[in-house]
Amino acid sequence: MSDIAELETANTAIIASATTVGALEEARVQILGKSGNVSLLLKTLGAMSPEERKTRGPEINGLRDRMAKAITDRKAELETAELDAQLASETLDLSLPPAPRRKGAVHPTLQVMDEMIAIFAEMGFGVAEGPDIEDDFHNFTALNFPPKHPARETHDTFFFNTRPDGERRLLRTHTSPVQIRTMQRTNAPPPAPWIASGQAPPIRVVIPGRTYRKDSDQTHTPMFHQMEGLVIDQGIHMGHLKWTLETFVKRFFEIDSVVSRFRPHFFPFTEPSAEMDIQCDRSGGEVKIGQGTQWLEILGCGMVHPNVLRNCGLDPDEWQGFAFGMGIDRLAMLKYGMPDLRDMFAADVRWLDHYGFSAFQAPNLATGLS
Ligand code: 2NL
Repeated sequence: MSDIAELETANTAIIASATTVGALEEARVQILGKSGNVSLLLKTLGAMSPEERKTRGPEINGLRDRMAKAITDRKAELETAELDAQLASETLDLSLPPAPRRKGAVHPTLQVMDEMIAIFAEMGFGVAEGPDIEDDFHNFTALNFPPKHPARETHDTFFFNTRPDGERRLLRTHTSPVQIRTMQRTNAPPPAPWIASGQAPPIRVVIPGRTYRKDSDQTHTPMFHQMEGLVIDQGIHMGHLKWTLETFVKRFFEIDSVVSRFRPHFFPFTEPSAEMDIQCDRSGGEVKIGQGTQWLEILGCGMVHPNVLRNCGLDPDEWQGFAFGMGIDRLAMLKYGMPDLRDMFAADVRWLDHYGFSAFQAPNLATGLS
């Protein structure tokens, strides 16, 4: 047997006995590494005569090429085997249930706010917004509150610390300051380019938003949501107010036969003022609208007081208007049967799962509101 054939047999055995990729690398170094047996044989070519090199050269190079191929083939074999072993030992349990994912819901207050906006929008109202932190003028003085009115006491309203210049800001107790700001802006340029300028009368706006009072029991929370409305035009009277609110109530409760009454009341900012009641049936633990003989108070309203118009730079001999205000959370409870106001803001996701709305159920008058 030639030395080449002998070396080939020995090396083939070394390669075959390597059972891991790591062991095969050691075999490769032993054969083709710097001092590997084939490499050393290759080096002997340099000392040979040209004739001898002519025959030995191709023989030794052939051996080197066959060994290199044998190593490459064995490596592929071992890698496949290692992967097969790994796949066999690592199993995925596809019968495990997936971790549950929470689905969000639209809070009933926001759903009802959108329902109300849709109804008033169809009647030609726009939406106005303003800051939650207000000053005394916009929250009280402009609205014809006398200086000693109880709402101005720290007992009823959340005030911030008095500033060095004597100003004392507060959390707005109603959304009326936004109507004041809307009327004030009537003829003034916008305060900044990105703020919409006020509209000259006629004004038709609703103002949804958060309001704050120092009140907490089963039917009051320190923060609640109000929707107020304001209409300013020439020749506006109580008839317009009555039609607007009766139409709103019928569409909101989706009942054509809601019977309502307007009871005289007092607000500093309207004259005359009234509270609107709708007929209902309270027997059997739940409130049924559109039937029965009992009355349910749902909102306050009135003709805008001439002093309020004057405070906003409007001449009461030229412009008249009506305004109204209602609690959004309370109307949401009535429409969708939530028993306790405090649950609405307890941030309990179980409550929201039960009473919340799908984000795809956006209210519109074409498909019905609920
Ligand atoms: C209620 C009563 C009401 C208004 C709000 C208003 C605003 C301006 C001028 C005149 Cl700028 N009035 N708002 C009027 C009547 C009643 O709310 O019981 N809200 C829950």
